[in-house]
Amino acid sequence: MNTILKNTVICITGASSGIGAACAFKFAEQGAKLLLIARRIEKLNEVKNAILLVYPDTDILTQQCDVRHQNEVSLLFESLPDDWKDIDVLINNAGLSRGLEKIQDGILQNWDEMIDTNIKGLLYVTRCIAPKMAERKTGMIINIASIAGREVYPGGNVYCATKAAARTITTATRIDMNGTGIRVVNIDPGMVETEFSLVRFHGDAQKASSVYNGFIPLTGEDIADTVVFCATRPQHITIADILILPTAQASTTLVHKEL
Ligand code: NDP
Ligand code: 8X3
Repeated sequence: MNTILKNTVICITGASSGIGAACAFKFAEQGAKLLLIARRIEKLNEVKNAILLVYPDTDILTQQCDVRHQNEVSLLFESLPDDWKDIDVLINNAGLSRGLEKIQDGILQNWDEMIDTNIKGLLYVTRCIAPKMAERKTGMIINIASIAGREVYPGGNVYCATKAAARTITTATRIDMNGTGIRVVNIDPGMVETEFSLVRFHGDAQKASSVYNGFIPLTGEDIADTVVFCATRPQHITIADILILPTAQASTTLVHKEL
C-alpha cells in the first residue's frame, strides 16, 4: 500500500455500482476516507458494508443525492461535517446512457436525463468542491468521460455529445485551475461490464448482457486501478488523459467477438 492517500478524503459520485463502487473499494485499500454519493442510498450502504467487511477501519460517509439537482448538490456539500469538508480527490463518475435511438427518433426525456447527469451534474459537483481545493492549493479532480466522447457511433448521438462535453470541461478545468496546484485528470474507458447497459436498455438484462458476449470487457476494478494510479502520483505529476480499452476493442464500432 502507498501511504500517500491515507486519511485523505475521496469523494466519489455514482458509487452505488460499477466503476464508482470499484473505486470505493480500491481507495479503501489505500486507507482513504470515502464520501460516497448516489441516488440509491440502500445500494450505497451495501457498498459501504461490503467494504467494511474487508477494510473494517475505513471511515465511510454515504450521501443520497441526485446530481441533476443543483440545490441537492449544494446542500449536501454545505452540510458536510467539518472533518469531511476538505475533499482531496473528487471522482466525477456519476453518469448514464439512455437508449440507442437515431437522432431523428430521439426521446427527449432520455436526452434531458443524459445531459443533466453527465454534463450539468458533473459541473454542479465540481463547482462546489473546486473553490475549496483552489483555496487550499491542493486537490485532484478525476472526470470519468468515455471513448464515446472521442468517437461517435450510430445511435450514440447525445450520450457521445455529453462525454465529449465532459472531456472538454476537464481540459477547461485544467486550464482555468492552472497555477492553483490542482491536478485535473480525464479518463476515457472503452467497454466496461457494469450496470451501464442495463440502464441504457431500461432494465432489459438479456439485451444488456449481449453487449459483452464474445469478448472480455473491462471491469470496474480495471478502471478503479487506473484511477488509483492517477491519484497516487507525486504532486508534480498530472496524468492528464487516459484511454483504456479491452484488448478486443479497437474503436467504438470495432470489437472482435468470438461468438
Ligand atoms: P453504472 O450504471 O454501474 O453506474 C453509474 C453510477 O452513476 C451509479 O452509481 C448511479 O447511481 C450513478 N448515477 C446515475 N445517475 C445519477 C444521478 N442523477 N445522481 C447521482 N448518481 C447517479 O455504470 P458505470 O459504472 O459503467 O458508469 C460510471 C461512469 O462511467 C458513467 O459516467 C459512464 O458514462 C462512464 N463510462 C462507462 C463505460 C462502460 O462501458 N460501462 C465506458 C465509459 C465510460 P444511482 O442510480 O444509485 O444514482
Ligand atoms: C460507454 C462505452 O462505447 O458504450 O461510455 O459508449 S460506449
